[in-house]
Amino acid sequence: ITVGKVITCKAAVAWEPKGKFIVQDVQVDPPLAMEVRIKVTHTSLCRSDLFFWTNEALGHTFPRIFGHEAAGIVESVGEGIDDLKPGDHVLPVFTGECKECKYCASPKTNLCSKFGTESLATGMKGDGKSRFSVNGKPVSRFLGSTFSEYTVVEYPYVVKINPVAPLDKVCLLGCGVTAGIGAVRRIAQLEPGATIAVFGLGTVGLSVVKEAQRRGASRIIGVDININKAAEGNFFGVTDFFNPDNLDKPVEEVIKELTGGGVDYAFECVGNPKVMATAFASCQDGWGTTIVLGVAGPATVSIPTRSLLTGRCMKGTLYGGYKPKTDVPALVEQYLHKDFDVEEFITHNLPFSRINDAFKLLQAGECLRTVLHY
Ligand code: CXF
Ligand code: ZN
Repeated sequence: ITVGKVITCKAAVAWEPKGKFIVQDVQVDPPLAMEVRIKVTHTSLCRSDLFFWTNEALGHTFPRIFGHEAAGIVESVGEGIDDLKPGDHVLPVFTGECKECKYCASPKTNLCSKFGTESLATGMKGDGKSRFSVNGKPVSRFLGSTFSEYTVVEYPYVVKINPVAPLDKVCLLGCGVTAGIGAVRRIAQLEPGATIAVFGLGTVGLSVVKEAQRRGASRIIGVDININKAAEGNFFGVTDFFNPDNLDKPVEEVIKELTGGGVDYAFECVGNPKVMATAFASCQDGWGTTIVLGVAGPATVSIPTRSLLTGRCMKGTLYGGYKPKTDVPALVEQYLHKDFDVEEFITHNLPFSRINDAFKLLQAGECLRTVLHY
């Protein structure tokens, strides 16, 4: 029995902002009050892990354990938690829900002022320390730190789900797929017949494509510089594909010609401020909405104010606007009722020990989601 004891288990430790992860033994402390120790059964890789790991400008501390899109089983809970117990199936999530703050009280947002996306935090909220160490040397956390067989997170970041749900599939609902579905349903509130353009056909972009197709979008334009995305996009529901590198004029002009003035909704799923501006320029004057899903750190975006006066808008969303504790269990139920699929996004399954191979696939744009199992 491990409750109350330090657990030694495998984790992928990033010792520097480049190179390789070292899969090695780490020590994981027991959870303190209002914390949960989770046995991670499956974790997928999201491009944010790569972005934050390799972007030195973000000033991270190393060594560090990345990973945030995952599913697992509660191993033990700290004091004060009465609705989670060992054995419960859970998704750790990267943005929390305290259910008390101004944001949590508002139906307009899924932000939380007490337990937000403090991606730069290295330790726990309570005592500021990490629960991970290697031979006594602390190892920083990153969001859920799911590239470890056991992890400790604060209670507001744990979503209890139906134990019938396959953990090797619903781990995807911890980030990218949920972001795409929510952007279409909640942020765009896409109506049947609408035209859309999706910039970046990775998992997030293709999740937008698929959901838009289900909701009856009349035209789904995909834009990507990876040539393999023409066929892949088509499989997911893209009706017209453009590689901006192969056009003799700007892609926004091509999109405006094709749609007679621009799309109703443009989704930026890359995390590049120039692409965000291009998405905005591809929208219909009068009502076109650009929805930003891509993570670009502290970058700013430049758009013509004239287009705002004529009715266009740009907005953004984290995690599809879903409040994790309030909304995500229902999303899992919808998955179980086959309202949507996640399997189609899983291109690779690998043992956790092969995490470096999984990152190579991600860097090369050769996968959608790779699910690692412990
Ligand atoms: C990101 C969003 C920005 C903060 C870090 C996590 N979400 C998921 O990839
Ligand atoms: Zn993510």
